[in-house]
Amino acid sequence: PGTTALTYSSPFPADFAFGVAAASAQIEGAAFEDGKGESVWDRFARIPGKVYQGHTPDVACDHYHRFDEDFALMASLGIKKYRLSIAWPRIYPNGDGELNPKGLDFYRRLFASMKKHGIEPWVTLFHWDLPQALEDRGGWTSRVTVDAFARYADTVVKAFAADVKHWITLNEILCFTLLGYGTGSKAPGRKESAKVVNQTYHHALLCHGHGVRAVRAFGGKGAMVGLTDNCGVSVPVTETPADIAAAKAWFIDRNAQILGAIHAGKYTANFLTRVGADAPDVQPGDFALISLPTDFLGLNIYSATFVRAGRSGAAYEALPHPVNYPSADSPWLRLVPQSIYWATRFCAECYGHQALYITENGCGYDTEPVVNGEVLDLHRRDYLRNHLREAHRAIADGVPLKGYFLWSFIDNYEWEDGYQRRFGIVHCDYETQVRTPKLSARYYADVIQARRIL
Ligand code: PNW
Repeated sequence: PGTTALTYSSPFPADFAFGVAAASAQIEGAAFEDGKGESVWDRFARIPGKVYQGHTPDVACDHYHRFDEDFALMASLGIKKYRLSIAWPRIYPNGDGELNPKGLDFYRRLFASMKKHGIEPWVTLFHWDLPQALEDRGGWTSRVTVDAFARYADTVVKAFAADVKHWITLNEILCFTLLGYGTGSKAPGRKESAKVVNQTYHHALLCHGHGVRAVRAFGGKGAMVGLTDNCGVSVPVTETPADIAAAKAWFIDRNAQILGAIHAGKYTANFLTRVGADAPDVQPGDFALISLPTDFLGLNIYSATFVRAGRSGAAYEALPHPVNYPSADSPWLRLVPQSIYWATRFCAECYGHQALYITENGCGYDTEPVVNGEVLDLHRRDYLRNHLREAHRAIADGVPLKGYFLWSFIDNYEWEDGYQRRFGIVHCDYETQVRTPKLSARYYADVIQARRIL
């Protein structure tokens, strides 16, 4: 590391991608329009007490009807890459079974509008909006979902091979498995045993493999595919060899179930020892699919855990954040910008990836200051700047970090936090659907234009 003399004022590499991200269920709205099937989030939001004030994704940012306006705004800010997701229940309202041509039409119109505005799509096949009909047949606990996903992936990749060159198979496996079936804080809100939860992870890994297979089979020339993971991120308390080794050991343990298994082409011995009798059932051929080579790895990085060398012989010691440690309004979102540096560096070192992308990074707040009609989100400007500096530092140290997608383009449906928590660089007035760029949008636009940290 440390061979390139990049400084904070040097530009990002010429091919570094700057973009923004969002997801179908969080911005589209039109939850029951044009034949769309019910998703697990449409159902979950209606269970009393599950989502902040019972907010539903029914309307969200009404992006379904306003995408052209949204892409015009994006283009006016100089944003040329947009990570979006396709709503599975729009394409197959029942998960499998009959195809809904109006669902494909919608995305066809959407990609045409993006093209018109000079914006390149990065498309996630699954960002949590599982068709409820599949949940009724077991959801992620069942291999029925794996077969249905394989078919859905084939359909979508075939339909949009000419429009899409970058595919992401799944978004954040941990969130829709552990949080959906273990803790129950996310849809479908189930509380299953560790054994069952481990099986949901395994089925998700199989779907990742099917996504890769589909892109190789039908994506056409130059199509690229990868997973987006919210890996556990450790930051060494001191940047000394002992704490760095400890942070790396924690990182390997913590990420064994997803990144470690994909990389090894099997569940590692350490992981199997840790889970014991709760290990998932694996069928012959599963890992041939799961470990198919990918073109890049996407990382959603928001925060990190501090780790230091363990006392009395332990490999590491992970530290709880003190209550006064600065955070955004989501309690899990402690402000640790070095997360970008260490996550990308450890991923490159442990799994040998040739290309890494930050596919999400951002911060959410419940109230933001409005002065003379402008949201003065200096806190978000700081967050962005501090995190981009760490991206820059990673590149300077030889980490193959190739791009950064900010979460999120516009305030949107923040899952169980409803519309209360705002992550956008563009403000959304949910009464009028008026969009207003915040200070941070202007800041990001200037950074993209200058291609360096400002
Ligand atoms: C990500 N955590 O979710 C998702 O990909 C987005 O859809 C979401 O809006 C965004 O981050 C902001 O929350 C996460 O508990 C949810 O550590 C929870 C966690 C991390 C990411």
